Amino acid sequence: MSDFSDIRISALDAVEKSISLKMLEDARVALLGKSGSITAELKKMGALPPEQRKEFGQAVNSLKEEIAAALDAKKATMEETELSARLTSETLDITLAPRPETQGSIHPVTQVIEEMTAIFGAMGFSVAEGPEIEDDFHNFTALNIPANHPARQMHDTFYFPEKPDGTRNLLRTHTSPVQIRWMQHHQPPYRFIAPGRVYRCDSDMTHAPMFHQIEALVIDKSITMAHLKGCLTQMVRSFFGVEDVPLRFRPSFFPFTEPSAEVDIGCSWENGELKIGAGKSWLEIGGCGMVHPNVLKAVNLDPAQWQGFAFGMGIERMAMLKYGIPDVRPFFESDARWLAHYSFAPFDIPSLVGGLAR
Ligand code: 2U9
Repeated sequence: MSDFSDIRISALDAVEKSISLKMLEDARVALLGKSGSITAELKKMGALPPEQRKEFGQAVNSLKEEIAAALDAKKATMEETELSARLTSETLDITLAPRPETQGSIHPVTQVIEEMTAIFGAMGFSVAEGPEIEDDFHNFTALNIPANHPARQMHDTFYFPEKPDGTRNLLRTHTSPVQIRWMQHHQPPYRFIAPGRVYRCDSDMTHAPMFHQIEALVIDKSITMAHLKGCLTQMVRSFFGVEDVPLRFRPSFFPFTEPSAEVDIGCSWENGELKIGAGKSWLEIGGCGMVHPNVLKAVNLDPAQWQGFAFGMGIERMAMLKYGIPDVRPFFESDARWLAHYSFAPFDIPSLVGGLAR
C-alpha cells in the first residue's frame, strides 16, 4: 500500500495556510499543476509493474481528489469571507444628507407678465395669446397699416421667404395681431391683455431683436379715454406699489389708434436712484389710444356701435424700471449669475398666462 501521508499533510497544510486567493492559486499550481507534486506522483504510475499500478493509481487519485476538494472548499470560504467583508465596508449610508439640488427660478420677464396678469385680472381682463409667425393681414393691414405705409418701415420686420402665392409670413412685430384674431372670432364687449414675444430687426444698446410686449384692448359701447387713463393709473399704482403716481399723456401717432398718446409716469432721482411717484421728472412707459375706426371695420365691427381703447408696453422696460435692472441685453444671454441676481422664487399660485381666455 502506497503511503502518501507526508505529501498529504504538507499539501493540506499549504492549502490551510493560504491567506489570499493568490496564495491558494499558487498552492493549486504547486500541487495539481503540470509540474505539481501530486501530478508528479501520478506520472510515476507508468514506471510501476502492472500488479502495483491499480493500488497506486487508486491511492494517488483519491489523494488528488482530496486535495482538489480542499482547494475548492478553501476557495469558497475565502470568497465568502471577501464578499461579507465588502458587504460590511460598502454599505450605503442612507442617513447621509443629500447634496443640495439647484432650483430653477422665475425670469424677470415671466415675473412681470404674472404680475400684470394678476393686476389686469383683478380689473376683469382675461388673457389672450396667438401665433408668433403671422401674416401680413393680421400684423399690418387689419391694423390700418396698408402696403407702403411708412409704419411698415417703422417696424423693421423679419420676413419669411415668399410663398408660391406671392405672400410671405413674418415674425409678428407687436402682439396686436392677437387682438385682431380675437375680434374676428368674438363679439364685443371685451377686455383682455395680450402678453408675448415680438420681433424687430433691431439690435443695439437698448434694443433686442426679440423682446416682450403686453397690450390691452377694451371694446364696448361707450368706452372713452377717461377709462383708458383710469385703467392705466390703476395698473401703474398696483405694479409699482406707489399710491401717488401722476400720468402724463403726450400726443403721438400710431396707425391703429386715433387719437394716440405716449404715456409717461412721474418720477424723481434720489442719489442717482430712480423713484417712481410724483416728482420733477417723467418716464415713458408705453403708448395708447382709442382704437382706430378702420381697425374695427377690418374685423367687421361697426365703429358707430363699438369703440374702445388699446395700449402697449414693453415688458423688459417695465421690469428694468421696477427692479432696477440697468441693461436690456443680459435679459436673453442666459448668464447664470445675472439670473441668480435678478430672478424670482417660483410662484406658489398656478400661472394664469394662457389659461383664462377662450
Ligand atoms: C388693436 C388696436 C390697437 C396697441 C398700442 C401702442 C400704442 C404702443 C409700444 C409700447 C412700447 C410698443 O413695446 S413698444 O415698443 N406700443 O405705443 N400699442 S397703442 O394698439 C392696438 C392694438 C391692437 C386691435
